[in-house]
Amino acid sequence: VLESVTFGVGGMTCASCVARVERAIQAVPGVIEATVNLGTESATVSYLPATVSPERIAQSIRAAGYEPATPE
Ligand code: 9UX
Repeated sequence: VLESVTFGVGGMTCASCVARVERAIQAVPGVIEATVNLGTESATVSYLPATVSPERIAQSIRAAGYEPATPE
């Protein structure tokens, strides 16, 4: 089963930030796809819930130097 979650992401100011956050999220095992949007300051992630949690994904955003918001 594939699930999808959208996080707010604070601290992105240029297109390279977007690429950094996408790479960080996509490096997490269980992540299928990550799409990061600078205009809406958000990241939408498809993932396998049996393998990875939204909390773990948020941690990868934080580790890359950006600030994830709790998904709704
Ligand atoms: Mo752009 Mo983002 O010069 O951390 S990569 S601001």
